[in-house]
Amino acid sequence: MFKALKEKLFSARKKLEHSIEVNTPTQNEKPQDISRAEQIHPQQEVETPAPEQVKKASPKITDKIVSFVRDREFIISEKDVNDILDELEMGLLESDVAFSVTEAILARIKADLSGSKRKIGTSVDSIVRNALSDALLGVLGEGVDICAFIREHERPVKILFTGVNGTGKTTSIAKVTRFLQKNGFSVVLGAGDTFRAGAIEQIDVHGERLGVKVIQHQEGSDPTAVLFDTVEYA
Ligand SMILES: Nc1nc2c(ncn2[C@@H]2O[C@H](COP(=O)(O)OP(=O)(O)OP(=O)(O)O)[C@@H](O)[C@H]2O)c(=O)[nH]1
Ligand SMILES: [Mg+2]
Repeated sequence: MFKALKEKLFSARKKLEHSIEVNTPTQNEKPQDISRAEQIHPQQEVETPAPEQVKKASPKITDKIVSFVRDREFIISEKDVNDILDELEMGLLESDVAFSVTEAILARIKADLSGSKRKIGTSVDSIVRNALSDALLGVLGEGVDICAFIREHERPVKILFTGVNGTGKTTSIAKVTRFLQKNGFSVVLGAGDTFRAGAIEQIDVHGERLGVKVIQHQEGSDPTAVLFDTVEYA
């Protein structure tokens, strides 16, 4: 699931980069977008010198001209991003990303990219990468300060992980455990998934690697009893 989603995001990134690269005029052209950029930065208005003037000019002036041309900005048009965003929308929905979340991600990427100014010489990759990353982080929200949450609550603090099958709960439990250990907290894990074959062994391996106690019962037993014992132990 994660692999497919990652591939789709990567593919969208590459296509966006390519599209913007192809649609962006090269330094040798006098593109329409230059006049748009000039409107935005009228103070940078400098007359383009005739080629013979450049030849005769001292190195210092030539450098200035080269720098001026390189620093000009181009605007990424909405047209450049629309088709690829349609494809990304399909990709996100096929990867089971909720419709409202998909819409929010796309709206954010569109707002970030359309009208973005790109300086010649700066990487399209960083613009696209930042837009995608901002969109994903924006949708995920600010998150929770788990350390502050623990400090503010009576011990032992209980954290229950639930969610759709195969979405990374057990892996996240291991990651959160490691994070909490690094922040000076002690952790006890309860193998509450007594239903799926191999689930107890899976969390047991994580517990062993992390050096934390895993409370476990027989497969098929009552999960609430496991959780009760875990809290008792903690
Ligand atoms: N690429 C990637 N893979 C992940 C990530 N988290 C989990 N996985 C993989 O996704 C698969 C399922 O992860 P689990 O942690 O077992 O998921 P789960 O929600 O506990 O699964 P069930 O207990 O079966 O419901 C495993 O192959 C993990 O290695 C992640 O952040 N990135
Ligand atoms: Mg699991």
